[in-house]
Amino acid sequence: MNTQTATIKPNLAVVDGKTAPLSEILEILDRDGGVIVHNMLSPEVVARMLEELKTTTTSTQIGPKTSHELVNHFWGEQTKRFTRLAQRSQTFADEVLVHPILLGVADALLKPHCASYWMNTGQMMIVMPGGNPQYMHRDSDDWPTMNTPTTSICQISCMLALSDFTTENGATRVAPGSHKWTDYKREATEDEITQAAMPLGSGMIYTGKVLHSAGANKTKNEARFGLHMSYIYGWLTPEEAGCLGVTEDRAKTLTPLQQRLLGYRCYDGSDLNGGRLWTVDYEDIPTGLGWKTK
Ligand SMILES: O=C(O)CCC(=O)C(=O)O
Repeated sequence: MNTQTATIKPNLAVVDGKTAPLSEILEILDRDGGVIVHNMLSPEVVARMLEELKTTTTSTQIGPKTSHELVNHFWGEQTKRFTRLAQRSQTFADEVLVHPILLGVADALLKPHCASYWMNTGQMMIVMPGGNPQYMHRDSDDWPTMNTPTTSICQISCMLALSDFTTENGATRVAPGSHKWTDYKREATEDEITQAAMPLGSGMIYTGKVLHSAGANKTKNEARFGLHMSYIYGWLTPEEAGCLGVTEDRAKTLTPLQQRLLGYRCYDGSDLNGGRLWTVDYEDIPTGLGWKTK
């Protein structure tokens, strides 16, 4: 196996996205619940995407915008968050939403349980200096009965580093192996937690079953630019209302796969004895909305 390990203990394995076979990534994910993949995005792609998102990044306030106590606790008082990335960035739509490694992992782990999967959220998570580490959580707790020690993986996530992630600037904290714990109420001790320190362009791919959180940014003036990308079964309700965040006109310029991931296609589970969901006038969305697709 061509893996090296990060310097912090307990380690997350590191592979090179340019050369690592999917089977190796899946093997590590199964063992640890998370894996760092270097070279997922080139510096040029990262720079282009940050430029496309610059106006929103600048205008987004630091800290929560809601009046919901739990959401605010989760958000991070020094974190900027925003979504609608496919509306705001062509580079996101072409290079992140349909990233071949992420789709490869999602095909392998989600497709056995659904006819198709879709985007859960594509979310900028910019951790600014100051503040505390976020509390440790499992992303799939969004769907509580779907996230127990014995349920199948319903979510694949990736935290992409759009700037270098360091222990100082708030690299994601992860408890490797916590996806396999038999008690999901147990909290991770500090010595079970590592940080996903990784260079710009890398991604920490993880399942919704592993405990993790944003780290605290202890630098004086260095923002940590993270992009969270996640996928769930096509029959689960996503966190982000993908198709409401992307206008119909914009959606028409995207490929059928991008449209599906964003919720601009219906879910047809009939081959799996499931239902046909998310329809318009009982049609697939393009037809239901009267789009000319050709
Ligand atoms: O920003 C990070 O590193 C992780 C944040 C996170 O896990 C979340 O908000 O769900």
